[in-house]
Amino acid sequence: MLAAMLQALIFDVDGTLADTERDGHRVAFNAAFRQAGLGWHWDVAAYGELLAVTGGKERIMRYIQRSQPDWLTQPDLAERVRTLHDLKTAHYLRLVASGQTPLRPGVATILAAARAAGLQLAIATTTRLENVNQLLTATLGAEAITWFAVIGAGDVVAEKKPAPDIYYWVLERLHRAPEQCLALEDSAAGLAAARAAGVPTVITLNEYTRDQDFHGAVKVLPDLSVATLAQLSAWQRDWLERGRL
Ligand code: XBP
Ligand code: MG
Repeated sequence: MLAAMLQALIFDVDGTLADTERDGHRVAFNAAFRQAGLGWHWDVAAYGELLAVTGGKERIMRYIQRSQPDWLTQPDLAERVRTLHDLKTAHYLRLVASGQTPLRPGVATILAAARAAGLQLAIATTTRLENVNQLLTATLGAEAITWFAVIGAGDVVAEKKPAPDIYYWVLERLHRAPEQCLALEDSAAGLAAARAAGVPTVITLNEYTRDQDFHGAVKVLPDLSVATLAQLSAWQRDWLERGRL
């Protein structure tokens, strides 16, 4: 069967559009913990382990289960986690607005090429929508938000990556079949989510994810500066024609 032509690029955000984790989200979590008067601190290595849990609220909860079990008996635990996460988001938005999280190499070029070629752009991420909008605004200007036909973010789905829910949510709103799309991801959780939804996936590695297992990816690249849109499209097509889904 001849593979459908590539019609849409679906971008992950954290670790893919920008290296937001170590110097963005992590720093914001720690600032929120300080502001809340907690003695909690996530260093670079500890945060790397916590990244196995996607989603900020879920990550805080995992940390509490592992390292702050006293908190588990609080009747308003979920509410306290939500409040902490709101504090974290406020810090994160300020960090991103200050320009500390530039786009990764090649991202702006691929976005421009995709727009010029008339491809649809979309986002599938576990982070909150306001974080996505802030990142796009800080790096490309507020108008860039409108470049994306669909932005799937945060709690719009019940199950975060590695569950495929956010990809299903985005595909439905793009009115596209998965094989008409290419996902750009940086992590094994992101790859699992896209693959489970049937979307061919190119990985760009980062510091936190470079040792993960990317079996089942169309390609694994150091970053997007080493690829053109034509190459991404050709790799996606070749992968489909070899029946890899
Ligand atoms: C990224 C995440 C996000 C951020 C935090 O995963 O797990 O949760 O670390 O964002 P992916 P929030 O790149 O696979 O989408 O605190 O807004 O949840
Ligand atoms: Mg990611």
